[in-house]
Amino acid sequence: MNLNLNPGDIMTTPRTLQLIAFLGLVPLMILLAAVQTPAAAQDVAASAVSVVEVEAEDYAFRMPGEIPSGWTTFELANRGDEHHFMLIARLPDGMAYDDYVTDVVMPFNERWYDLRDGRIDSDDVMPLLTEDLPEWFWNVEFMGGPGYLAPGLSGTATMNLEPGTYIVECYMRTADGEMHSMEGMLDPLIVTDEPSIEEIPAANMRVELSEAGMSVDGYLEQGTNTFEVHWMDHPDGTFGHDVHIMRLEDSTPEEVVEWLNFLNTDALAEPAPGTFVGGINMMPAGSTGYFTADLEPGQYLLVSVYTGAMGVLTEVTVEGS
Ligand SMILES: [Cu+2]
Repeated sequence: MNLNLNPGDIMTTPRTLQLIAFLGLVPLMILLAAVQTPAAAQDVAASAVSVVEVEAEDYAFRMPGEIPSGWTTFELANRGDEHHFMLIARLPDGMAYDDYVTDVVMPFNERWYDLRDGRIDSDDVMPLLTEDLPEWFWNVEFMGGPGYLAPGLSGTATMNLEPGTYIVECYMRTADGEMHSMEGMLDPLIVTDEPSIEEIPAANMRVELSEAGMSVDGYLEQGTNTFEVHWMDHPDGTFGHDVHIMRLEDSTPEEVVEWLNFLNTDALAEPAPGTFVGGINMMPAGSTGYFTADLEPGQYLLVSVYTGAMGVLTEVTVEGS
């Protein structure tokens, strides 16, 4: 089964579009569709990829600083009292962790403070950030990592990583409006030339992300589900697509997307509009990545915030077994 959306025309420059896509500014098109859950459950093969265990606390990652290259599963356990995620990015050759902190994280943080404290309007953020960020920022490769995870939950993301210098980051926000990255959730990660075992997980749900929207094919079941995610395209210079799964509680889909909009001052901070149970962050076009999520029976949203400069939502049902 495929579910697709066509983006509307957007009057903007490519660079502005990148930031709009990243910040979730454009009016959102929403698609709701039920996915049938076949009764028969297919075994999910055990994976033999290199596994990196990561603990997220309020506010730090506990993880190794150096890992082998190749297919790698990050097992993120959220030990904190707030939602966390783990975005992984490969820096351009010659750039170091300190460059990313100084030239990327600090400008984002300053503009966030400007917005939070009312010195600038949300309309000012994009043009100012475009001026602030260095040219090399557009060559940073966002390489996935586990998506939003509620307190007490664990999830995995599996990606094929080239050797290089990476950063890991969570930029959720505290109740005081501080980005988690500024509170300690920003670390260097070296991926070495040493290869890991290259065997990839088997999936029961396939997700394709493109500027045209999100399509899903497969089934979900009670228990552990493995999602195989394909990045079909990458609009010029953008931050790329992501996808997360959230258990629907009292919130509307519109409220969920509002909460994910970087430019809303109460976005990305507790209370979250529901329980995020897994996902995978942005990756380049042509990439394949995997994530797992443990699902109980209920209604869920698959959310791709940055897809096609739109928030895209797909509602899915998990039946009891
Ligand atoms: Cu965090």
